[in-house]
Amino acid sequence: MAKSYLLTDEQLELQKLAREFMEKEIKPYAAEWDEKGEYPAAAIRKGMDVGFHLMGIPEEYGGMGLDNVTSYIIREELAKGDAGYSVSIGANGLGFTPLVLAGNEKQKQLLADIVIPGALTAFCLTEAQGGSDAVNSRTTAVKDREEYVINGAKAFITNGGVAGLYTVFAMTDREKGARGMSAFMVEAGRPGLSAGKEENKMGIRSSNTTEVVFDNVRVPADHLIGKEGEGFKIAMQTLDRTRPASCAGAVGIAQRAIDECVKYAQERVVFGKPISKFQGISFMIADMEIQTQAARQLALYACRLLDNGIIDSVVASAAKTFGGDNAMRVATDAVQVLGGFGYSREYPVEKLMRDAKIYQLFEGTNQVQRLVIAGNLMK
Ligand code: COS
Repeated sequence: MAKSYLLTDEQLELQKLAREFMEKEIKPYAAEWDEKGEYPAAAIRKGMDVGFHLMGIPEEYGGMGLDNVTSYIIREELAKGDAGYSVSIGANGLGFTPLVLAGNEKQKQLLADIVIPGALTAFCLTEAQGGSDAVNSRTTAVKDREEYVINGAKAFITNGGVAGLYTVFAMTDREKGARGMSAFMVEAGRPGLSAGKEENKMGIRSSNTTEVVFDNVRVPADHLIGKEGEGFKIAMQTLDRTRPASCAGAVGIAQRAIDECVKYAQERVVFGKPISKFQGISFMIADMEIQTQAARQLALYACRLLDNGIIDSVVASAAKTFGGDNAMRVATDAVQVLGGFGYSREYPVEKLMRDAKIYQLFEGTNQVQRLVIAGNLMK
């Protein structure tokens, strides 16, 4: 297990709390949730009782008001037990960040009223045909006197079928491209809003991922976040702020993989000695550790910048890319260390390998991150 240096007393306390919660409420059930592809509503509810869904909501609205570093520390612990669980909580942060960032007082209060008693949010940007090309959105919002009428469908939405509040990006003027996109808050239960097909995923199978359909969904005009045309900017600014802490999931997977390998390598005896005594194995584990230390520190650096008011898309995207690629590599190597047992569902590492893959895909694929990094460097 990685040692924790340079954390404040409060961070150490919260890390301990999250670790104990993970060991008791998440880890023992993760394989079953994975097998069944089951959203663990009761365990999420317990996490909400602790306040995990309120980490980034300011204290003045009843949230925990945690900084990015502290949220990162908690999310890494949760992900060690089950990345899908950590994703459900993390996607909630993605859903409410546009409101924290660009919402007015009334909207933030509405967010608090819905979320604090125990509801998650969902960030509805991606569409099936657009994917990474987020501006290419077909969902529209048309003003009708004091309301907007939203029509369209969003794809691959985490918490799509379980959220209490949706942050929705829709075109108010398609002619204007990026400047024609606007952001809205839409409460669950509005007529015409429904969750479509649930994805049967390779990994993070305990998280709920669905299509979200808007069929003439009416919201009051005061549900527009920011001004008309600011939606794409708000979405990009949100991702700049959420990508660093989302690395926590990737690092949590890698750390769990290392922990499993360290244990297994000392127990498993072949040719008369534990496999940890073979450099072929021990050097692999050392390399996992080196790379994961680097991934964690880059992610924490990106979080520290945010906590000091420094928005650097290059660092955020670099952390996200390095973290995702590292999780995939380390989890794949963990399967190798465990050999045939690693490939079996009897052991947890094959799940880690399946869970890791999403971190190279969501919140912008690692190719999109490279676009962001290169674009900024060449500016
Ligand atoms: N902060 C503020 N504004 C930003 C921004 C940022 N980080 N990134 C872009 N913008 C602004 C640009 O300045 C530009 O504004 P103007 O029209 O005023 O000049 C506008 O947004 C359009 O930017 P750009 O031309 O770079 O947009 P592209 O269509 O080329 O798209 C990518 C850029 C590919 C980077 C973007 O679509 C993207 O991030 N896609 C992935 C989306 C994603 O992460 N999806 C996952 C959803 S959550 S699971």
